[in-house]
Amino acid sequence: MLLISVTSSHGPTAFSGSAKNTMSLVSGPGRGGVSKGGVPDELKLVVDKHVRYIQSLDTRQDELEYWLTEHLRLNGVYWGLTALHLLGHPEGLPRDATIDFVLSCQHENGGFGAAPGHDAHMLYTVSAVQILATIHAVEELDRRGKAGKAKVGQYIAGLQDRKTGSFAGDEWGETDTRFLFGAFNALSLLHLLSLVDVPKAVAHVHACANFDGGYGVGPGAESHAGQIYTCVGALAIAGRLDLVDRDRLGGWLSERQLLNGGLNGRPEKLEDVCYSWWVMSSLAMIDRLHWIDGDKLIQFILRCQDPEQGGIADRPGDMVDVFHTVFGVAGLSLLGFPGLAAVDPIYCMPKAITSRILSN
Ligand code: GRG
Repeated sequence: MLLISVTSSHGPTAFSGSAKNTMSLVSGPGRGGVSKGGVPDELKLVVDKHVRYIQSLDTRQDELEYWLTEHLRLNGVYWGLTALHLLGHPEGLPRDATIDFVLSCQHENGGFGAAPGHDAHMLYTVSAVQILATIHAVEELDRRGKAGKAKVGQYIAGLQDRKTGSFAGDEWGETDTRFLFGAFNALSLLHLLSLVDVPKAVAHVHACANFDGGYGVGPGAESHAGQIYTCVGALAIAGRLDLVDRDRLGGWLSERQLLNGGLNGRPEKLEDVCYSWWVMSSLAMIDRLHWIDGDKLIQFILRCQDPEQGGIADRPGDMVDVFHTVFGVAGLSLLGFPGLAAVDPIYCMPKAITSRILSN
């Protein structure tokens, strides 16, 4: 039995950053597993250090990398906020400043860009909706947004190709199952799924299924764990998991676990903490989470932490960043790690929040 423990004060943590909240995606400052010999002394989840690491990200605006990652800013706020909620610190970012920043990224067309002045795109629009939903602020779209909630729904619905059912990411037309899932995710949280042709979209996802049970970016494309998450997630939201070959897909997903306990995203590739989310959430949605060795994966994720400065890296010895931090923590949550809030395997948001929204 793996020895695990959580260190956390669970007390309220003041946000010490600037008044606005623009989560930095700069990597580091620390590396995963730097403590003595590259592995933390004990396999502890250093909750307080992760909380402080996430809160510190907005203070690193003098680093070049902060500006080089501006095109991911709104996603970064979603990743940091979600990690804080799962770590038991939902108050970890200032609510008003977070709402202000999200609304400052909105366009007249209803969609959101990564940062103020950036073009609107599906992936930032989803993050915007997820952030507002998580902090109970969706109504701010109607109160203070440049365009109300209905306009956000129209922007997303306008990206569906009504002939194929697929979704583009933006006005330039590239399609990808990530964008279809994003549309389903955001529209269902807004209770606006009826704006799109759900059966056509479901048929498109089904056409992306491969002989190995997996799914890719489009019909005929190679199976990849990230795309599998989006396709299975979309089918779950549509209530069509009956279309999934659960045993075949579960077998392929369980083969993603390597000897060191970590998961890769497709055959012959390296393990990476983020697949703890893409692979395990998919397994959870098809009730096959027990097909991987959870204890070994927990150890792998904990070895990717920086036990001194917080944050989680893709693999031990690499620089930490907020993307790998949220998906490492979310993976631990799926595995029932003690002290963490339960994550919704479809939405990658706190389960308590999605349950409340979706039951209304
Ligand atoms: C709400 C959680 C959430 C997501 C929104 C954007 C999105 C929808 C889903 C992304 C799914 C995806 C494709 C994840 C994979 C990301 C990743 C690590 C890609 C790397 O791909 P390669 O080919 O890496 O560079 P490998 O590991 O195959 O070498």
